[in-house]
Amino acid sequence: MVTFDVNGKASTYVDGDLVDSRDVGPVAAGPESGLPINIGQDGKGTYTDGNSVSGQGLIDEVALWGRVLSPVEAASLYQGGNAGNALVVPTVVTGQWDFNGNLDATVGTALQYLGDTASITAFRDATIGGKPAKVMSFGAATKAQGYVMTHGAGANGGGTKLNQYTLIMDVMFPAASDAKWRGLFQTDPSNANDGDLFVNKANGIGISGQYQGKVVADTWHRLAFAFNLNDKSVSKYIDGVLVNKQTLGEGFDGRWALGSTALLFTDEDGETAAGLVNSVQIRNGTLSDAEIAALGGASAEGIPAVRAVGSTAGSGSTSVDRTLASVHAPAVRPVVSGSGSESKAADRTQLSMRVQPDQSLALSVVGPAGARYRVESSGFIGTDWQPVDSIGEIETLGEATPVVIPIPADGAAEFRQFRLKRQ
Ligand SMILES: [Ca+2]
Ligand SMILES: [Ca+2]
Ligand SMILES: [Ca+2]
Repeated sequence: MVTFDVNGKASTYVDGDLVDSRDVGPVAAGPESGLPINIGQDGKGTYTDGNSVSGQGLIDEVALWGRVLSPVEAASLYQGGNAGNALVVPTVVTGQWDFNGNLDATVGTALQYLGDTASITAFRDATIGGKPAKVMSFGAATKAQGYVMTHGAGANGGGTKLNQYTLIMDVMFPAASDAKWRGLFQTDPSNANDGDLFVNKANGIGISGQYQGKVVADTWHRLAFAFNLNDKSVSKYIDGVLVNKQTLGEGFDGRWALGSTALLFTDEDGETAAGLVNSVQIRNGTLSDAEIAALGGASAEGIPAVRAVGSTAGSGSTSVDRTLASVHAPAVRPVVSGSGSESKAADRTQLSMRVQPDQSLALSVVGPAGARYRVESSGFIGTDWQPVDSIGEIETLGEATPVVIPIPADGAAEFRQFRLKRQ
């Protein structure tokens, strides 16, 4: 396996182990426009029979990903191959919406109002787990109302639709909605048939007469639904706890399989009720019980989008004015370094990196409300820190609200590392 990143770093793995990592430059690392990607020769057909590097061999399976896979994923693909599995796309977040004043996507494509849904929608403040959060309130939607979700995951499971996915939502239903049907999810974008996930009158979650768990009024819950339609199943979770693995009436490419869009919080005949939502996330695979448990319950920060890799932060002394993220890791966690007595502020300031579905990179900054920072970058060696002029000064908005900053595409190749400098 070989990965190429935007900076031109090429990493080669054999049997799941990293054997080589080098800088080949952004041009060599990218596909050449106008030329096909060939196996056994280059795009111009240079290395064909008669050339000294040509040869014969056997090939069983090939896969190409639109992002850099991590060492953990490389090892997992190798182990899966040993077990006779096909090359499987690692599960990632393909869509996330955090409702911080609008329908914008944190990952993927913004939600859209179906019809006049804006008229039953408001954005407001709430408190989740003792922390402030920006949330959306939704009313009881009619057939013509709802929120159009473009999940960005494509098709999988060997079908023409999305057959393996996990839908997660941090929601709260007020007492006025208790013991009512509450439509959560409609897989038919035209809302022409019954909704496909509900909270029912007994406050359980599910579909088709199978409802388990308890959604408590005026309480924030993290609901999760892990679909594997290849075996007709959906595993249902409340606050990280499995309440039931349900067998569905249809499977592969059937009722619960998704085309490019689906609807949130609506139903075809008014089995809907008002509620609040802080965060919704979809991933292009079936998360395990352990993975869902690791995500925990509802939080003001929303559903974790990127699992941290490794950790040194918080284990030693911290410095208030700098956090560091490196472009070279696939999932980047903040590193704070240096000595200082102001560790509390540093603990609350986090710089992380997101890979967007279009493969562009964004920085995410969480810090105390009103704190001001400049983003600085340096080359790989990290001795020449310079402010990133195109980003300018940023103001953090409190722990509940990440500030997401796209990394300028034209500058992505030259930046190697980023850090925050408190102003
Ligand atoms: Ca939110
Ligand atoms: Ca219905
Ligand atoms: Ca339906």
